[in-house]
Amino acid sequence: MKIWDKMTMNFTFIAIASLWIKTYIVYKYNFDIKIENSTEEFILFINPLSFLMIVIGAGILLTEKPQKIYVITATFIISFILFANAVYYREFSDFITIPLLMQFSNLGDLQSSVGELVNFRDFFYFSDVLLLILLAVKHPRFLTSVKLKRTSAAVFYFSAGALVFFNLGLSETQRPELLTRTFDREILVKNIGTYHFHVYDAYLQTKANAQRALADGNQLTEIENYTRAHYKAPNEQLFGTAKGKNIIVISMESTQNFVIGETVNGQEITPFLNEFIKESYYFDEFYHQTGQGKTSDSEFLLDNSLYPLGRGAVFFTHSGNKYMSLAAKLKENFYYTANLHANNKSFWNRDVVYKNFGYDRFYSMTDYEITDENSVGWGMKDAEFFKQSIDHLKEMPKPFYAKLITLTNHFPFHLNEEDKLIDEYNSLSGTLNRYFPTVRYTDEALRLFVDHLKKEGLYEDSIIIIYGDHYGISENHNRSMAQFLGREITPFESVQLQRVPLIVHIPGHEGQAISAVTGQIDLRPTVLNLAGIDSKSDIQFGTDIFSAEQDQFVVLRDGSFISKEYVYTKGTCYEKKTGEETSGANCEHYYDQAKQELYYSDRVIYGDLLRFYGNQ
Ligand code: GP9
Ligand code: MN
Repeated sequence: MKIWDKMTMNFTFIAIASLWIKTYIVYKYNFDIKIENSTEEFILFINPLSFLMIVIGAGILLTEKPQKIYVITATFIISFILFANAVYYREFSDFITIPLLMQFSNLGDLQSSVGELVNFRDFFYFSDVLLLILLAVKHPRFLTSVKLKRTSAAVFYFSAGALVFFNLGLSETQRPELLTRTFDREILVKNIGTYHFHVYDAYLQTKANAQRALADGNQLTEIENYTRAHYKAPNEQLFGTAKGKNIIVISMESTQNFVIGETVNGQEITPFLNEFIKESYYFDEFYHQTGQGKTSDSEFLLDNSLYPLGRGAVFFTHSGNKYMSLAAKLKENFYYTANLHANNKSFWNRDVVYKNFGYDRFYSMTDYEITDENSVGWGMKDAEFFKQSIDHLKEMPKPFYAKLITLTNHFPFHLNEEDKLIDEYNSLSGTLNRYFPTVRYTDEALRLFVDHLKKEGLYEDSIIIIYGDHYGISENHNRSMAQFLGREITPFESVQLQRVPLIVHIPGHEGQAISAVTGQIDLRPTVLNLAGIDSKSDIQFGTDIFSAEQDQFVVLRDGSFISKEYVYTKGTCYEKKTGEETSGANCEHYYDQAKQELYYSDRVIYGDLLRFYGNQ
């Protein structure tokens, strides 16, 4: 008898091994996880194993038939979770969290995006499930599926437990305080693995739920002291310049700052904005600070000057909290407040949140005449949206504060032929190629809008603030992006790409380009100061972008930060001017402040602390 005739393999173990290898392959080919040394690579390799031993391994406690059924089912579910993460990652370079799964009302609108992200090669994700079914049915000679003896099972589970601790210990050497101080999911997944990450996420979910119940007013006092200590006096020349004027805020979908002043195939991408900037204040170091809530997170930042959450969209998870919104404050000061966005009103839970923020009116899908002809991709085309919005603006009591949210420049960036004013780019990323014509389209829509405002006599009476809501091109397209920019996309460069345009147009003011490190969190105090409304004692984490005392320090939601001189991301400190790595000591002081801010802001939201404001 030959030796291999005597060798047998256990069904459960085959399942564990194949899922383990598959997960590692997905790590390497679908997720873009940056590995800095061989220890990290080793951690990445072993990190799925303990989870799979614990969960799939339960099969060894069962007799033959139940074992096969259990193992196949568990393998399928885990494969599906891996697959869902992979698809989500393709667009968002991020992993799924529990609060994201609760956003059912957004799913319908995501269809066009999902179609773009799935392809037939994804069959690979389920190949081992098929293999297991085949083995279960065919019973090859080398296969056993006997129940393991108690002692063997105990040894097996003890090894799995030991492996968890070994993994955590090793990770801690690479990344101290991994589970307590990490806001970056990529670092978490790199260390504890995608499966344990979901377990950890479930723990965070439970903790977040408990936080509100345990909160009290004293927690707010500490935070209030912090925000007051960081208050910066407004710019005297600009304080109150917008008093009595309308405030028109335009959130530009997926528009990053790198397109401004740039060309593609020799054609300008944003000819209108390039001109408009010359007669406006233009901030070229303004960052988006959004997380998984994308557009809604940028709106949250604007209205509250609080950070959005590290997990999920705060518009969904904490829509009922007490807030000190910009809208409510402007309303107190006799502004009519409105949101205009030609999408389903419940998308991002906007209808509920806007009401809670105190907006007078939300002009949504039903307030627009939307037809097949005037729609593309996600919905109504921007030019038509702006055109019909003019009628709404005209009918509003003055002065008004109106936020308009564009839509056409949204992934997957589809556009009708007749709207393509410039050619697509030519790279391996269809997404990046299509991005330029859609940005160009929105730019043209803005030109028409401003023309309309002029015609209707609204222009001279309004200040116009235009900003990009978040990135449009995720890190998934780095190679093509590098081709476009003509330089490698390092982690430093990735942070630079989180800059979005900020343009503030005040009638009668000359244009000025301002290179100050600022972010969306600064919008609330800025708007209030322009309107001549004091917000010194409000709980807000931003500062007026025009203030002479601006500290030029911006924290991104994943814990990365930018100061006047340094950029910190993924555990490395960089010199901002050169992009060169520099000693971590240079970033240390800011590192603590960044963590502190995110921590305080999270506490305000999770504890619903603003309900205690004024009566601590
Ligand atoms: C949907 C629009 C897009 O109404 O704001 O949302 P996003 O996917 O960019 O968050
Ligand atoms: Mn958006």
